[in-house]
Amino acid sequence: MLTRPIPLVLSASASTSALITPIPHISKPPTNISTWIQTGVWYHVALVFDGSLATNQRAQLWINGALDTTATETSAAIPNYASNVLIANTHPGAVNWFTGLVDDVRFYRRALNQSEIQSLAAQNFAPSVAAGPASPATNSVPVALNGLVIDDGKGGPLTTHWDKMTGPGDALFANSNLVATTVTFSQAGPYVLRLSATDTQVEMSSDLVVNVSPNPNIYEDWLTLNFPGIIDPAIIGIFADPDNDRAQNLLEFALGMNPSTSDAFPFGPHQPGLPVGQIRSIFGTNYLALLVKHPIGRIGVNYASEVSSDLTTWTPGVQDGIPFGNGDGTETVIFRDPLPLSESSQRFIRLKVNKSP
Ligand SMILES: [Ca+2]
Ligand SMILES: [Ca+2]
Ligand SMILES: [Ca+2]
Repeated sequence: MLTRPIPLVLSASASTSALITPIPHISKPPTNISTWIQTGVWYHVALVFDGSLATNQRAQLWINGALDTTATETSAAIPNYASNVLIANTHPGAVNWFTGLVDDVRFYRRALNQSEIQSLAAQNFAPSVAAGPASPATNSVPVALNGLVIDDGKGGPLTTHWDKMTGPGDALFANSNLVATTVTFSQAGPYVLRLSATDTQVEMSSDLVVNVSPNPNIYEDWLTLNFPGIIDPAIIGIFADPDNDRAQNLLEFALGMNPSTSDAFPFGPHQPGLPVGQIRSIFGTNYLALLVKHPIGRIGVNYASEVSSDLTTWTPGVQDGIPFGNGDGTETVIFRDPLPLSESSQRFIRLKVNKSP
């Protein structure tokens, strides 16, 4: 496939042998060949050397099964040079690389005739499919897929499709019909994805192994990271307190604390911890408030407050402003009592953490 017009040259010398030589002609049509080369289109190109023909017929360029150009070659045979064959460049160190795709290169030890070249030019080749490379993936975070599918344009309309073959959870593709798309996994673990392509006559596919890392912002993954291999609900349950610090696991998760360490103390400047109470003055009126510091990005957790005068009947508190970031991956949100302190002899405020399914 050519991305800009170029002529093609067959040459051989003691220093190099160039099979397809790029000579850029960006602003003018190619002069070495007759066929107008269009960008974005596949061409079948055959370069033939036949030393048995008259000198002015020995080098032939065929494009899509039609003889395009003949050129003079005085040699009756191709010498056995020690130099390398180059494809898509003229000589080692050259910078004018061919800026397109080259596929299914074949060498023949004899000159093909017209019917053989036409047969090759008409042949439908299967799509070439590469599903990779794999990107690092994290549970529930969209990750880019960068597959590559190329076809010769023959056979029929080219269509592609992504599928999940194996894996512990779901693989949700943004658009499974696009080679380049994103996928979001619903659980950590190893997955195999398959990229398939068909030109209606031949279908080809390529598999991609993706190891999806646990996401510490998801409770189940956070458990896996903190309690690998443990399934005892007395240890991993959301209300369990295996470190006996009276902070249940869900609260430890929500506040970024350590479920294996007794660390249920009020949070500090650079340490997670329990919420901190405060009296806040708003336009001269004092309210009971609660400062809650928690990691940014926890998934499936709701933070709210409740207030009470008797520790028996609880009603919702209100959020005071928007959370402010602490620059260390955490943010602080302030909840407060909607009732001024002056209107009750005693008030209580508490944090309520909910986990959505
Ligand atoms: Ca094809
Ligand atoms: Ca605990
Ligand atoms: Ca703890």
